Amino acid sequence: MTTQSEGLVVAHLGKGIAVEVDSQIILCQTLRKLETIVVGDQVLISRSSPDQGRIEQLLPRRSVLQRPGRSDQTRPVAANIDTIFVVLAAEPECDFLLLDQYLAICENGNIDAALIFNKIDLPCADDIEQELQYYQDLGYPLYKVSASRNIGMAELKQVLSRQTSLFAGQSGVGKSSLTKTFLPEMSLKIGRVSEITRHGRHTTTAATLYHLPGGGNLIDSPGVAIFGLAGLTEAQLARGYREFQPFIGQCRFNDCRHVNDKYCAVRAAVENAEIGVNRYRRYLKLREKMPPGHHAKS
Ligand SMILES: Nc1nc2c(ncn2[C@@H]2O[C@H](COP(=O)(O)OP(=O)(O)OP(=O)(O)O)[C@@H](O)[C@H]2O)c(=O)[nH]1
Ligand SMILES: [Mg+2]
Ligand SMILES: [Zn+2]
Repeated sequence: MTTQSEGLVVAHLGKGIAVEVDSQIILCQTLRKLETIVVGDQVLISRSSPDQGRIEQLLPRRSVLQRPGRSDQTRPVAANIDTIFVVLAAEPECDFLLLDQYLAICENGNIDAALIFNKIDLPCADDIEQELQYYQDLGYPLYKVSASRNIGMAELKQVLSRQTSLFAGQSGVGKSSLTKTFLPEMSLKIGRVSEITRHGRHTTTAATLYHLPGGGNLIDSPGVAIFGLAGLTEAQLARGYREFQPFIGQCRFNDCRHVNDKYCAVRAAVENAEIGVNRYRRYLKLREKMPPGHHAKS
């Protein structure tokens, strides 16, 4: 029997999965019967040669980020992420609806969430500042930075060094700019993976895990902006609004939708200004956008 070693999945390559074992990259095939293996997964592998092997077992995940797949399915994108940093900026205009989607996914998926407000070198409207303050008051850490002017980046680097992170957010907010400052040798690493495995180029459509020079891991996943709600149910969406949680149990009817329902404690809290009306409106909007199947009680 060959010995098995524990490894970390760092990328999907054309011809297999790149697994890092003792800072060496092993190109692995996977067994069909195994679940989809994603970047960030811890796995057990057996080697057939010094740089090739097979994934034998998927080790338990502490979190998994899903995205919508074909028909009503979701498929995993990355595993074992500790924190998703949602990047916003004064330009392009802040998409708080997208932010709320990410926060709802995190609340339901054992992933911490934090906000990065980039481009603080640009002027910012008061209502944006207020909205950001609301999220901070909810307990989401907020980092105000400028990637291009190198403001506030040292503190962020510290935070990133302690965990596995992912930057999310709409196009143009500065995710790549941030990544580049923390990961100057990013392309180098991709080159090394291809070179070592000699099996074609890295596919840029898949997620990749990078080790940050200052410690910590950063998962880069292109197209991460279009996740939607990735299979959340209506009840999960409501729980995904952190400040609703203390009120949800107090609604008179346990199938309350928190819309026009009678004796709804969430709505009452909105009227008493215990829940921000903007956040509540965004909840209603996201609820309406849910596919019909997800309106079932749960
Ligand atoms: N003024 C200012 N511009 C910035 C800052 N950071 C990034 N930018 C600019 O914002 C634009 C978009 O930055 P990217 O890093 O490409 O944004 P992205 O989030 O990776 O966008 P996608 O890859 O399309 O999702 C670029 O023109 C950057 O130069 C900043 O701190 N201040
Ligand atoms: Mg980018
Ligand atoms: Zn209710």
